[in-house]
Amino acid sequence: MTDLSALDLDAYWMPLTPNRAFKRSPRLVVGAKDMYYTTADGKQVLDGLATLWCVNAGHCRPKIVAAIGRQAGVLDYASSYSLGHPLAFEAAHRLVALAPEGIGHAFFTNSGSEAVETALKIALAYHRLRGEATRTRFIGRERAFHGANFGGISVGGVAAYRKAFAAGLLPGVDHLRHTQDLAARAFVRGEAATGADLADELENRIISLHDASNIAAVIVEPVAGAGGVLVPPRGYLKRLREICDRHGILLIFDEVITGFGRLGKPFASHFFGVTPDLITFAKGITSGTVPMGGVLASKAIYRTFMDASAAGVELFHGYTYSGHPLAAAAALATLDTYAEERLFDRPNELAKQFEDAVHSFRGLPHVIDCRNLQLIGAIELAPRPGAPGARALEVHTKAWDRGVFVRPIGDTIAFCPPLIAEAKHLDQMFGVVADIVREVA
Ligand code: PXG
Repeated sequence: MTDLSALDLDAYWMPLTPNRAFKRSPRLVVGAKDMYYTTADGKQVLDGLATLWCVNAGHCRPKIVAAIGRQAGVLDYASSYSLGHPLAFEAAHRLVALAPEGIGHAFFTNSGSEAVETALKIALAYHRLRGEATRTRFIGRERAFHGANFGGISVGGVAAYRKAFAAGLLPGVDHLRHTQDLAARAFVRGEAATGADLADELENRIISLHDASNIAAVIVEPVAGAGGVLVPPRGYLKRLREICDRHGILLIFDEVITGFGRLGKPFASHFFGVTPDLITFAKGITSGTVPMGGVLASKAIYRTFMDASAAGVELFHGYTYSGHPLAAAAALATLDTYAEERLFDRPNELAKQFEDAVHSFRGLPHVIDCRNLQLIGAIELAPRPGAPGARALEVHTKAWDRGVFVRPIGDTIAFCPPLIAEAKHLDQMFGVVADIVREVA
């Protein structure tokens, strides 16, 4: 037990949190190991969402902990502005080696939101360098989440993240439709056989409206995460790639959640066999331990910047902490942990149990959809009349009280455990949640 009575809860304006409710009934964790959190009142809670889709290697893994500690005493900070330190180069090299063929360079940021801003800026600057400065529009997708900054919420597609900031949204953004269609495709296991033609509206609706010469890039999450876990129909991403290729439009995959093994491959790009021009990453790169994100860029894009820009800085963009030594050390140790423990294979090994467990909710009260792909999944509940989100929130709260953390997104409950999960953890997670779904009115 930790004594929290002296803690000032008021001073901290918590992010993306109902502060008033939280401070009336605080929920604090004081430790974590592998699959479990330890709460302030001494309970063990299973981490069913890799916390925020990021702790892919599990908590407090020895190699990562040691690397961060060691690095803090050797080189605590060095800028990457015209000054280098070896670990950032090594981390970039390792990332490129892990990335799909054709990707050749890594740009570092401190978060997924900054990664998205960086990718959008690279896209604009790239077209300008190539003499196609009219390519300025971005195409996002409904129900997408691309971080909390202005570029990201502009291409993002969740109203809650956008409505208060509408005045600051980027101009010149269109949105593809999202891929969910409960009437046509509920309770699909993995990728749906129908729906790839949703990609065609990029050509039929958006390009035909604006002309491709005005479009810089399309950005999508290969599997939408924070918008409610939406698995793309089979062939959809490939079609987007083909249309982008036909029209000289860059394709950006936001792999902040899908990167680093979630689908049983290093990146979703490998899983789907589709290589974008830019890949954003964050979260799993350090398994959540030290903030880090970035953009993986194709060799062709980087070459354009090196060949076509005037002498001096090729891209006026970066962050004080880009390539931070502690983050780079954490990234290298995390990538070592993934490799040594073959953690990217775990979703393949667990896929059948995970899929069966997700779909075992079919037929339970209020369950209107079950969705899954490799080690990411969700169940969707019918909203309570007049109180959208309340039912899933109640499931989430009760699950926490019974030692399982899963995330409510509207009336969807998302499952995304660390890759070190074993069969018994999945049994615990799905078992507790299923019991609660049976009880909740
Ligand atoms: N892109 C994607 C696909 C994400 O999931 C970001 C960008 C932004 O990353 P940072 O590191 O700036 O937070 C994310 C983040 C949710 C939820 O509701 C998910 C995220 C963030 C906040 C809430 O599940 N993912």
